[in-house]
Formats: sequence, C-alpha cells, structure tokens
Amino acid sequence: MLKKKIILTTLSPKSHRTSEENLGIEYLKSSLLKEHFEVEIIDAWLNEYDVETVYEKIIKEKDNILFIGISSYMSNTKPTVELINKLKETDSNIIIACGGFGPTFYPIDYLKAGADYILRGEGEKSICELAKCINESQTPYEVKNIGYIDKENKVKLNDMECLNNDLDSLPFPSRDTMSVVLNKKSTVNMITSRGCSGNCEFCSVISFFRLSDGKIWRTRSIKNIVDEIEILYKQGVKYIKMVDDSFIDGIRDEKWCEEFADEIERRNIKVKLRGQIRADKVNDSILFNLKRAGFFSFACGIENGSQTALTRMNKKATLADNKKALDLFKKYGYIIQMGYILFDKETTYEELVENYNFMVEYDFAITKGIFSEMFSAEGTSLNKKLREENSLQEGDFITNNNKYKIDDEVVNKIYLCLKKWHKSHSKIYDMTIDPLTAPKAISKEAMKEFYDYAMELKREDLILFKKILMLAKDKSLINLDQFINEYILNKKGYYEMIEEKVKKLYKKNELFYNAQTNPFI
Ligand code: B12
Repeated sequence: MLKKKIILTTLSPKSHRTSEENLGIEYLKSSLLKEHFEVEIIDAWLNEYDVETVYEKIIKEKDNILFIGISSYMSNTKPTVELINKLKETDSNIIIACGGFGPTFYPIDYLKAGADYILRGEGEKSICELAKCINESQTPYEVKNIGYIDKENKVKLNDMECLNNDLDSLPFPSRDTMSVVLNKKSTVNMITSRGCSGNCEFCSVISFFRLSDGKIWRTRSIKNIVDEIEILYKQGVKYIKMVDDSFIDGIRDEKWCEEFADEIERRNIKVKLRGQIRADKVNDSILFNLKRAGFFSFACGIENGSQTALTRMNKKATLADNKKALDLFKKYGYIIQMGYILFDKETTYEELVENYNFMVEYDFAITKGIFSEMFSAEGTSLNKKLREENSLQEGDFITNNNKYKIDDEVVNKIYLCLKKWHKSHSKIYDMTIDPLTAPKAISKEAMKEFYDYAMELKREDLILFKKILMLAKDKSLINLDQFINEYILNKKGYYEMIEEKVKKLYKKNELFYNAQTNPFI
C-alpha cells in the first residue's frame, strides 16, 4: 500500500552564481509519480532555505515520510552532510538516499556521513526500485546503482544499470519550481540529450556516464524536444536554457538543425534559447539554423588559446576550430561566453603569451575574468593522472579541493598574481556577467548594458595581463606580489564605481544578486 511521501531535496551551495532550477530532482519526481508515489520537492537553493529550514520542513512530516532523497554535487556537500547529521540525530530511522555527481564520485564518504543508500549515475530507474523496496519493507540490496553498508559493516557498491537509450520514454520534468524560477527571472532549464562524445581530461560528465554501459551520447527525438518547449511556451516561458553538455553532438548535424528549426517555426513557438556547444561542432549552417530556432546565446568550452594546451587537455577542438567557431558566433551575432582554463599544471610562459594574443583577438567573448585554472575533480582522467604521478594534494570530499602545483616557477608567480587580482574584485565581475551567462530573462537592450560593463572589466584585465607578462619576461623576476598589491589598491575606486553602476542596472531590471564571493578561487 502506498501511504507515505518521498521528499526530494537539494541544498544551497556556496556559490558565486544565482540559483537555478534543478532538473535532476524534477526528473526523479516525474518517474516516481508514474509509479504512483507521492513526492514533494524542496529546492533549498531556489527558495533560499538554509539547512535548518529544510530540516524543520522534513521533521514536521517525519511520520509520513517513506524516505528522503538528496541531490548532491561538489559545492553543496557540506550542507548535505549537515542535514544528514541533523536528521539522523533526531530520528535514526529516517531513511536517507543520496544521488547526483557527489555520491557518484564519493559513495563511501556519503555512506560514512550517515546516508543509508547512495545511488550512482542516472537515477530515474534506481530511485523507483528503491522506493518500491522501501515501501514493501524489503531490503533494496539487489537494486542496481545502489551503494550501502551491509550488516558486517562492509561497503557494497552494486553494478551499474545500462544507460537508458530511450530518452523519449522519460516523463518531462515536474516543474514544481517554475513560479520561483520565473519570479527570479531565471531561465527554465531543459536537457535534450545526455552524455558527451568529447574526452576532455578535466570533465566529470564523461566519467559519470562511463561508469555505466551503453551509448556515450543519447538524444531525444525532435518531436519530443519541441513538445516540451511548446508546453513551456504555452505556460508563458520566454527563455529556456538547454543544459546539454553540447547541444550539437552525436547524430545532430546540419540537417538535424534545419529540421529542428523548421519544427519550432511550424508550431510558431517564439522562445529565446541559450545553450552549450562544443567548438568542433560549430559550422555556418548549424549556427544559421539554430538562430532560426531561437538560440541567441551559447557557452562554448574554448578553454585555451594555445594548441599545446588544448592537446594536453585532450580537447577535440583544435585552436583552428576555436577560432572558426568564434568567428561564426560573431557573424551571427550570438552572445558568446567562452569557458576558459588559463592555467594547468604544465602551463608555460609562451602559452600565456599566446593566450593573451588570443584574448585580444577575440575580446568580444564574455569570460569570467582573466584568472581561471584547471580544477581536478574526483573521477576525472586528470585526477587519476595526477594521483598516479604523485602530484595531487588530496582534498577531502566536503571541500573537494584537490590541488596540484604548477611546474614552471615563473608561471606559478604569474598564477598567484592573477589570482590575487581576480579575487580582489571577483564579486563585481560575477555580478556583472551573471545576467548574461545564467542568463536572466531580460530585454536585449538590458543585456547590451550588462555586456558593455563586462567588456569594460575585460579591457582592464587585458591591460593588467600584458603588464604582468612584460614584467615576468625578465626571468630574474621583480617582485610581482608587491606590484599587484599596489595595482589593486590603485584600482579600488574604479571597481567601486563599476559596482555602483552595475547595481543600478540590477535595480532598473528588477534583478537580485544574492550569490556569494566565488569560493573556488
Ligand atoms: C545545469 C548545470 C548547472 C547549473 C545548476 C543547476 C542545478 N540547480 O542543478 C549551474 C549553471 C548553476 C551550475 C553550476 C555549477 N556547476 Co554545474 N552543471 C550543470 C549541467 C550542465 C547540467 C545539470 C543537469 O541539469 N543535468 C540533467 C539532470 C537530469 O541530471 P542530474 O542533475 O545529474 O541528475 C541525475 C543524476 O545525477 C541523478 N541524481 C541527481 N540527484 C539525485 C538524487 C537522488 C536521491 C538520486 C537517487 C539520484 C540523483 O539522477 C538524475 C536523473 O537521472 C551539468 C553537466 C551534466 N551533464 O550534468 C554541470 C555539472 C553538474 N556542474 C558542474 C560544476 C563543476 C558546477 C560548478 C561547481 C561550476 C563552478 N565552478 O561554478 C557550479 C557549482 C554548482 C552550484 N550550484 O553552484 C560539474 C559537476 C562536477 C562534480 N563532480 O560535481 C558538472 C558535471 C559539469 C562538468 N562538466 O563537470 N551547474
């Protein structure tokens, strides 16, 4: 008999971004509803609830709860563990299952932190099986993807389910949080494919899906995608963010884009779309048709302006692909944000110079500041490589701060200098670009105003970057630290002035920036 409710929740991360819809728990809810379970979503990030508030909401219903499902990833691990502890201290019989990227890569740590079960990988099938077992008071030890600690105190990680190739069979996300999303002028998120055929050494997505057998990239049909867009459009949604790792991958070619745009036009849907796309997948016809379909903006993982660095990262896109893609984005007038990784362990001075020249050439692309570094996430091939080489300074699963030292001494000094610089004004930088990169549902004119400030900030960055490269050219090295301290002090007033202007733009557009200073730098 189905008499108890499942609560799905996700906690607020410490983040420099404004909150966004969590498609993961919405997909899980829809699958559970199909199996006739009662499900409530508590999205703490979107609703700005702290751990205490979520705890109280859960405890109020404690006797009517089948289990709690927590979606956790690297930046909300800490509050997740706090919630597990509080719930277990109050009632050790409350059943807690954790899923998402966090538990997939740190299964043992989540179990040791008190979760009864973790579910690795895609969760739609396994959460339904878990729910059925708990509902029938059976142990879920046969459920695929599950992890648990057995009676002998041994951690058990079950085999992984083969990836579901029929994405059209999944019910659409439940959209419980739609009104909050729209009130915040945040975009409504959609995902039209799963996986990525790329092989970038730093990316968690590849490692996540490759834990399971099955196709590395799967797509929904055009009809199924446009059906969902149409439902959202009829509900008044004007901006949709496609969170596919690359909107173009697998079988999606020029013809697919043409058919996709035709279908959108045929149904007279007028939505503005933002997506992510790989540079090696971009060509003229694809960008032409995607514009026709409603795309106005893309994030593109350019990552670097030096071929040697791109090769090291195992990027499929070459420097020539990157340049061609950026030229085409410009030709079609897309707002483009380039993902960037300036520093990695083996960065050389010459590569930094190449990057400077590249950034000057493609100065129209939005970046998140001049400083960026390769993050070594658990489960990635980069992390494995660094661990094997003994060059990883291991972090713990709460902070996920795996670190490594940059090989080249001069580059390391430039790294520290740029990091200090960016840290000194990262909040204003993030605040300026967030409406463009999230992006917010604001007019084209408002976007242009934010964009102009982003470009102004970038110009300052490039001036500084050039100065540092010149100073560091003399390898005897002047005191870069002293230089940057003085430079930051001199520029303080300038950044305060920009901050005031950007705050006015927020007010004018009824936007709120309640994110925090970037915890990653
Ligand atoms: C959209 C997105 C965001 C949104 C957040 C939306 C949100 N509220 O979740 C934004 C843009 C804000 C964002 C931010 C960040 N993101 Co992000 N993001 C994504 C992206 C592109 C899509 C996520 C998505 O919607 N997927 C679709 C849904 C259906 O999948 P899902 O959420 O994974 O859920 C499924 C499973 O994980 C599982 N599952 C999830 N939860 C649960 C819970 C239970 C109980 C169970 C059983 C199963 C389960 O089942 C779900 C259905 O199959 C992914 C890449 C990707 N392909 O996943 C990166 C990704 C998740 N992000 C990543 C990162 C690094 C970040 C940032 C840290 C980046 C940064 N430096 O700022 C920040 C930090 C997060 C934050 N909140 O501050 C990494 C995560 C790496 C890691 N090891 O944790 C990813 C994988 C990108 C990458 N290439 O490495 N992100």
